[in-house]
Amino acid sequence: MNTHIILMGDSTEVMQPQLSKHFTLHRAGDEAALVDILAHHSRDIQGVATSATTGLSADAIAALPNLKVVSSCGVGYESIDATAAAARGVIVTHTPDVLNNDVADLALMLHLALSRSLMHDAAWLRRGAWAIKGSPPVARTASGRRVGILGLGRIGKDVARRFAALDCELSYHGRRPQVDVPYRYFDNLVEMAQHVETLIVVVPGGTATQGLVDRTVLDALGPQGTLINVARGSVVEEPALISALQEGRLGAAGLDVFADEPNVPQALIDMDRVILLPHVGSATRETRAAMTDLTINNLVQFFDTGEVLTPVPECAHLAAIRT
Ligand code: NAP
Ligand code: 8YV
Repeated sequence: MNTHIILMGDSTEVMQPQLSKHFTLHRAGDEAALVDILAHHSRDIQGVATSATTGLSADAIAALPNLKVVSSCGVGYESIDATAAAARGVIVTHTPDVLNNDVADLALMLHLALSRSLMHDAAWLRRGAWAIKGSPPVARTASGRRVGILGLGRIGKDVARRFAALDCELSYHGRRPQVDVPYRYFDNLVEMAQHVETLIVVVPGGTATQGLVDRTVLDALGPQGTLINVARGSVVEEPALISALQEGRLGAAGLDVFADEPNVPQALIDMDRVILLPHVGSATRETRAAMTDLTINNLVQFFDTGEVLTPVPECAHLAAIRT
């Protein structure tokens, strides 16, 4: 057990028993603990287990001269500077695909719940309004709608399959058209937002997508339009979203992610036409177990064989060199 690794992030409790069979663990439960590890064990550390939400700062990577691998639990990895890591020969891994179904299910659930006023109508019954005021106002049909997907990647394609089963007309926007997909491509996000009734955001976070969904996109979606964000809060300009909803320029929103988690603007909490969730896209027992296993296996395999299972694209060439 001469290999020392730092264990940090959301699944620390679950990973510890497994990882301690293979490695000497240094637990960084908070920033102070990480600083302490960097001060006393920086030369010992060869691996880090972290998560998409916790990440690993560029400073921490720079402070670990013998670091070889960073295994992150989660598919998004904008919280880790993978380019800087790769430049140093450090492989970053993540957990793609195993969470596609759950995140796609959540996007569909938000669409269904918002269209059919599910939360509103359930609350209507619970507070006794049915007996006093009669039936709630009628909702909107969820099937057959024009739906646009911003980011037709692994999760986006599973989102598309679900909406196709509802007879929705599907479009997508990304940096380039894709071959062999039966959906309409828009090279302009504003034009797609003008065309669709529901816009689903499922692109990666980070600087390249920061504020991609801005006031112009929201206004193009319009007063009857719905925004669903299961990607990252940073992709949507939150103040523009709040004012669009407050002023009736946007119809509704279903949000699993926010700009400054876990802090959610009170203005959103106070609104009726929104469903807000605490970043639970992948939060099922089955998927979290699969994500945890993959995070552990990337580390174990790397130190056993020099290979990893799921490198991020920036580090794929390093993984290839070792295989
Ligand atoms: P992926 O397979 O890499 O797909 C990302 C898609 O976004 C690709 O189709 C890509 O198409 C497009 N894209 C990338 N950069 C873009 C840009 N600058 N402008 C427009 N389109 C861009 O990723 P994934 O596995 O589907 O995951 C997507 C994201 O979902 C993750 O990065 C994460 O942030 C989020 N997520 C959230 C949860 C949750 O709990 N809510 C759970 C898992 C994942 P092009 O390359 O053609 O542009
Ligand atoms: C998790 C996520 O909530 O995979 C991602 O990118 O955002 C979610 O699956 C996150 O990884 C937990 O750290």
